[in-house]
Amino acid sequence: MSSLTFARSAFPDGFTFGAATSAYQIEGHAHGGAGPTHWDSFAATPGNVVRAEDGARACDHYHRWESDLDLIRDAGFDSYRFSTSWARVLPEGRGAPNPEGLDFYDRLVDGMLERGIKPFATLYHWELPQPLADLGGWRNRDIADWFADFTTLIMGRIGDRVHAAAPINEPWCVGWLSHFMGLHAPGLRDIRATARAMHHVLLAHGRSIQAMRALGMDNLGAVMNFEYPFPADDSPEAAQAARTYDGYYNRWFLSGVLKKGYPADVLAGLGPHMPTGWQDDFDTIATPVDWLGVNYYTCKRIAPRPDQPWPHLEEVPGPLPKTAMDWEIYPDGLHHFLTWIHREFDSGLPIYVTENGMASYDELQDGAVPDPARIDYLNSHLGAVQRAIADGVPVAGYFIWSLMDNYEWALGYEKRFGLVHVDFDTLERTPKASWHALAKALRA
Ligand code: IFM
Repeated sequence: MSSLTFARSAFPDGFTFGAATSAYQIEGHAHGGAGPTHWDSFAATPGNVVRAEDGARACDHYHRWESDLDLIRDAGFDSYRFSTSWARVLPEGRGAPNPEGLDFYDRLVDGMLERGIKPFATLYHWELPQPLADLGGWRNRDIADWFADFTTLIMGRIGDRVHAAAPINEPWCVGWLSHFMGLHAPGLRDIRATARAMHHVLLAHGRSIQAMRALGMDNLGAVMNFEYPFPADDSPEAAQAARTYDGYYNRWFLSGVLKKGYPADVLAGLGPHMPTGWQDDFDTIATPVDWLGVNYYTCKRIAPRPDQPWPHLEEVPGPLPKTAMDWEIYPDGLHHFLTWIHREFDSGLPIYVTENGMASYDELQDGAVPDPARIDYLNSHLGAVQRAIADGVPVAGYFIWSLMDNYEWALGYEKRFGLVHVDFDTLERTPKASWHALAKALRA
């Protein structure tokens, strides 16, 4: 199928359609006086990143932001979800700001407004300034203060014009993926570091929300990622393993922010490693937000590993068709999370799908880039959103990851998530068939 099957009229009035990116993945970190980050160190360490690629040049969005914003406008998007690089604004993480960095985000936000695009800002999308990583990064409780100060600085500059803001993208990746699995910077595999990062990331979230409220900002949210965990077989042990996975992936962060507590089944593993006094932080962590952001891509198959320490599980391959990330395509999972979050947490908050999309093996062919699998993926996941809305979930918008091909972290530049193809030699942008299909559907 080469066209999108939805029409704007099938979604509620005011429903926002957007594209998403993040700073380190597109900007070109070498430009504009940004300081070193833990991702630069991680990528410079052999074996961490495919071909040891880093974000030094990325898509050179730092210089091409105007034409990139034109692509967002011309596709008919209402909103753009971007992130601010902490190390670009504060090269040391604290102390003296980089005026060029502040100016860059100022211009970028004005550029969105000039084009009629609503700015949805994320303050932190993973590029921790290296000097703060040297002090322990997310393991150090002081990161909540550092992040609150960064929040006040960057939002003191652009907060009057952003439409919506969220402090931290995907706390599971900041905590678990980076400190337990070692797959993202700082590349640790350490349960004690994990427990601390899983808590401090939420403390920093709460402090950041408070800092933005103090600036008079509203429309503030929390963006988390979710994966649907299937037990690998019919055994009670596999059901328990999937439940544990669900706990530290899907329930930990939402429970902290909306229920002022952590799930007991996850504390069974992380409890002994938690920082002193963590129980007293929930008033900060649960500082009220105005919306929730759901990032959703896939499901996982979870098998028990009783021979291993907690969490006693491992991921195994599943049978569904897969994306270029080897991620199974399971749109029902998106419907599940939208309805589950709405009912289980009963917050009444609007929910945005803040990321959804797929990587595919897209190639330029005579000046065009056919990506029919992406169009199918968007159709099926937008269908899941429509079903959730019909079931009474207040879904307020849908953002596609990503505007353009970019730096896919430890997988370098070879995983293409974009609606727009990027030639990483020439940096030329070519809208893919999915971009054209969206332009047709959104402009109709
Ligand atoms: O590229 C990432 C993004 O930085 C965060 N969410 C998932 C995307 C695809 O892996």
